[in-house]
Amino acid sequence: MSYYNFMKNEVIAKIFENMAAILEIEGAPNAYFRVRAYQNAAQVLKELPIDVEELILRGEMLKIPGIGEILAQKIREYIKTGKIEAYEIMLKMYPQSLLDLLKIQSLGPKKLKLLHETFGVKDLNSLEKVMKSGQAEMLPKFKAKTIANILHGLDILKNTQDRVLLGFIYPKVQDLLTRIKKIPGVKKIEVAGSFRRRQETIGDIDILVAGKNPSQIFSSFLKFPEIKRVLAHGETKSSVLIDEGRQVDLRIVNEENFGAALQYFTGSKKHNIAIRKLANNLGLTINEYALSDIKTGEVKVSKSEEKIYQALGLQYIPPEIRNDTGEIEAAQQNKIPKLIEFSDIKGDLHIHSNYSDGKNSIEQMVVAAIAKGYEYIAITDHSPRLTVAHGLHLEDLQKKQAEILALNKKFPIKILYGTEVDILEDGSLDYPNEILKNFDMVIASIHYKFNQDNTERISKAMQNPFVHAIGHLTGRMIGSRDSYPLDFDKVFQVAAKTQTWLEINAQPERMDLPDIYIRRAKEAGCKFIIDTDSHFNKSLWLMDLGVSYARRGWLTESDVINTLKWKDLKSKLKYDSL
Ligand code: DGT
Ligand code: CA
Ligand code: CA
Ligand code: ZN
Repeated sequence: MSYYNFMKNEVIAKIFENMAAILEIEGAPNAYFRVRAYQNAAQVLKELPIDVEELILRGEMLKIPGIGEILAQKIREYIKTGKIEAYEIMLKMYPQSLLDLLKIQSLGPKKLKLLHETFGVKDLNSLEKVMKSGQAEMLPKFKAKTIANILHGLDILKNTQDRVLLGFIYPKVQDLLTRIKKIPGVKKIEVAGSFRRRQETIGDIDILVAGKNPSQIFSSFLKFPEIKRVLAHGETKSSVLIDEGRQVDLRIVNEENFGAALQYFTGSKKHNIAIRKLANNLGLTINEYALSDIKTGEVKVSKSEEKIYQALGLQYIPPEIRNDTGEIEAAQQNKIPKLIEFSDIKGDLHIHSNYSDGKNSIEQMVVAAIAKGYEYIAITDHSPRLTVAHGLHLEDLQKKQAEILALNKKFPIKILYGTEVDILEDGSLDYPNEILKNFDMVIASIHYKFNQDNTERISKAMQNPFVHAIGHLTGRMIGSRDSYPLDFDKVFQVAAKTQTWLEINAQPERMDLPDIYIRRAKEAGCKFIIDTDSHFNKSLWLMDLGVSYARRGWLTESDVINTLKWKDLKSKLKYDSL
């Protein structure tokens, strides 16, 4: 996946990640802390929904946790000159196409360095050639299994290479829409395509406008500063590249045809094919201008998308489920449920603080949650096994519990004392039950041993009476790691039986549980929590994505536990089975 993004934050984050990778490949002595510093700063920048440029203007950059003076200088350099000199020098030795290969899970910096120096591996193609030729087997640490894993990783990388994560471009698209809306003559605006369907990765961005004077609207749009290149420009459509290479298609149609165009360009292609077939069976034909009578050509509907579905004898189908996976049949029988909405959400149950690897204090996270209008949040820091994330030991836990008690008195929101406890290899948990029972909220997650079937491991964790939910069940990382093997039917069965909730983790790379499994789990009788797994007070907005994702899995308000009011949630958190 190329994590290209419009926001400067994203671009700089990417550069910092690359710098960390290069330092690792170089293997310089004492590089460890520099590597961590760059990685850390990249993570913080990615979650920052304000442009760093604005923070510089306000003189507030050093207030960002994790950004010290040296890194701040590099950020200023980028904003001022459009590049970072130290990075440019590094890239001459290690090109971007080489660094992209590090997204392959089984290929760390050391192995990559070896392949680069021995065989001149520099990109996807050269890596694939070497891996398939059998040459690599002569190198130490390149066993047949490793090579197979690398080839598998290569496939994943190829499939997502030209796509960007929804969560990474989400703020930018909102910003573009706001600004296009202000152009004189714009009457209606919607984003269409995979973005409107809230697919977890996006190829290009399709924006649809209804307006009177297209040439004037286009000329204002083409003056937007982030537009780097105009790919194509006609009377009704303009395709441009923005900043680091993401494509935006802006289409302008008559207000009369807006509904038909929106339906057409929202897709998915499969959904549209099925819709067209249905229309034909009714003696109608549909295109981006209208739904019309096949014989007479008489226009039946064109202005409103809702009315198009109506005219086809269908319930309105929300964009998130337009995937030709049964939505049309359901709509014919009036069986599309009322999908969950953000306004149904009452709190966020998976949040980290600086007690573990979060960047903000509990109080700062609480203030952010109050601003979202929540009734409750759970502060779920890591358990000790996750040493990279500074998991909490006993003394810290007591301190944290006391702090939460005090904050609960101070703020008008229920703060739950929680943990994200590691599921160990054998399915036992990283805290003993005497500790677990003190928490208000326990999420159990896997953070290591991804290359094995984890069905038994997770099932066992779900049997623990103190576990409320399983975090990021499949462990996938979009663009770099697929789910480990799981017997999903079995896992869902155990979850339903033990009343263990399944998390829908809204971190952009995770989006875990994946939508197809959300739907299957619901059919198996499971309940869910939607949460942001925030490590930073500015990332609570990710809940919007989590909710969209739940919609893609056909969930309703009653499927999701954190739609409950505090008094109802409270009774669910008790350990009935004891
Ligand atoms: P993406 O950009 O790869 O993430 O995916 P989409 O779904 O945004 O696809 P895109 O940008 O190629 O086209 C936007 C929508 O326009 C697509 O979902 C359905 C519609 N569309 C585009 N080309 C065709 C076509 O040849 N036939 C039909 N029926 N619909 C099309
Ligand atoms: Ca698209
Ligand atoms: Ca497109
Ligand atoms: Zn977490």
